[in-house]
Amino acid sequence: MTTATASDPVVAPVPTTWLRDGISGVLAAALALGVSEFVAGAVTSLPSIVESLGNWVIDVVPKPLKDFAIETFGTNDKLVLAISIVFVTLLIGFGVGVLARKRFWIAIAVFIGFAVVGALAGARGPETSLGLALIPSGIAALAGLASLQWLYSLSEPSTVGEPSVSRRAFLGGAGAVLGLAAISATFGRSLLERSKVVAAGRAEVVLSVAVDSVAPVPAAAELGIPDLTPVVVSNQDFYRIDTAFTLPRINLPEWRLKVGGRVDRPYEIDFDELLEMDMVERYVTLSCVSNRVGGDLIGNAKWLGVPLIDILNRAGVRDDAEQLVGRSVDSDGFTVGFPVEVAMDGRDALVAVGMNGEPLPFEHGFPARLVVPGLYGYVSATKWLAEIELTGWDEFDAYWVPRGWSKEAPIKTQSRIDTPMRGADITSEERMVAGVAWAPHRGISVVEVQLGQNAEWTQAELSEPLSDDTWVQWQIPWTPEPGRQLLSVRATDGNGDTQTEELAPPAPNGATGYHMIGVNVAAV
Ligand SMILES: Nc1nc2c(c(=O)[nH]1)N[C@H]1C(S)=C(S)[C@@H](COP(=O)(O)O)O[C@H]1N2
Ligand SMILES: [Mo]
Repeated sequence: MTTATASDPVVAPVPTTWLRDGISGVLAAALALGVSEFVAGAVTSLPSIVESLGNWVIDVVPKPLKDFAIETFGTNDKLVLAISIVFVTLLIGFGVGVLARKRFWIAIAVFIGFAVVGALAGARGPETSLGLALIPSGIAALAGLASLQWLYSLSEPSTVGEPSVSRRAFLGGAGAVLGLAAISATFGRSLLERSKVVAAGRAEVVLSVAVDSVAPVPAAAELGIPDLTPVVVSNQDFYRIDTAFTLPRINLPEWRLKVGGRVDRPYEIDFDELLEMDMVERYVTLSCVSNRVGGDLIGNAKWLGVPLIDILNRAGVRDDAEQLVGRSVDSDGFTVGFPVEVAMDGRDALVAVGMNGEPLPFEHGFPARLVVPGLYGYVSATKWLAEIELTGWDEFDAYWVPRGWSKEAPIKTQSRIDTPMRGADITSEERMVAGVAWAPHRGISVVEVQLGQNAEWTQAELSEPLSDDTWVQWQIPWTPEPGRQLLSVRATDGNGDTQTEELAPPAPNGATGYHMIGVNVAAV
């Protein structure tokens, strides 16, 4: 006969769980911090919450205390600060853990509150908006809350008669959360450190002076109309299109440009060697094939780079080379391909390293990209360029070709109305109608506008083109009749070919049709 005694674990009274709850809170807070570092590290444009909080503290702390910290901890002051922030966070986690089992709203309030404070700290930097900063802290708060809920459920106070299964389950769960917190924090930190090194590498780049530079934008190249797209688009405003899930951030010392395939002397150069080659400056308009009629996936910039022809001649292109393939770094896996003749026909194709006077922004291909006047980006403008390979035409299909886009893709002649805007409410006073028109490498000779549904096509005034490789601005005065009015535009390229009126979608090789907008004119 068996009788339970007072010392039998099966019937031992379960100790109060406030300590376990507190530990759950600490672990949940640790996971939240780890996850925030991981998200910030993986998406390099997001700030680390711990670092942001640290910078905030540094800014608001009174000077005497700052001096004291520097004196006491020397160059470790930032580390001490970071550790203190983590420590305080974990302490808050402990308190929340103890209090929130029966009142989970406390945990929700504190974690969300912490996420908001963290995001506010993150958004103080120039690179980040509050919305972006909320991403790592928001995900972190969710991870923290979920893990706290889970740990609570694993340590439901066991009732008399149940063995201490919950203790084992709790320890397992706690270990898992701790492990996850440690891994995400460590991995996130290393990503954050790497992206800092990479950013510092870009900041240190000193671009070469072009042996052949372009003149500053002449006054006549800019019509100076409000709401009209500027002739040179800033790096900030330049459209961005790529398949990169996370932005490739290339550590300069590790970067090489390989030139090979059907060439006599394949070679590899690093960034310094590329910079030593003669650089030229060119204005070139880039367009995305996905740009709809009237769309804004197009921009014009001043590029600095080595003429592609020089890159190729250094290798000696063989006669059997038919296609130039540009490969992006592995993490992106993107490729382009275009006829070798395009690289050889004298146009200003570049291996570009500078954009509007700066090293290429990370979004636009740092450290080097291809820029080929006259071809849509998807067949030419390889960002994060790693390799140029010469091959046969049928030997290789670049990234978008098997996905249904044309293998050859010259940019189609197009024009766009920028002002007034589609659907705008305007008055019947005289105003300027204005926009841009482009046919890169052929140039624009004429832009005509139809001011009202059945009006005559009338020639617009053009800005002075920066080159045949860039778009131009156009303008025409208009005194509209009251009511609903339709405006259309069409451009003629340097060869005398007018863009087609026939409507076509972007796939497979670029949209066509006239840009037409309707506006509502009120009588004055
Ligand atoms: N590595 C890489 N380069 C790329 C792409 C890409 O997905 N990956 N997209 C191309 C496309 S489709 C276009 S339109 C241009 C856009 O260049 P931008 O983002 O600098 O405007 O880049 C091209 N170069
Ligand atoms: Mo594109």
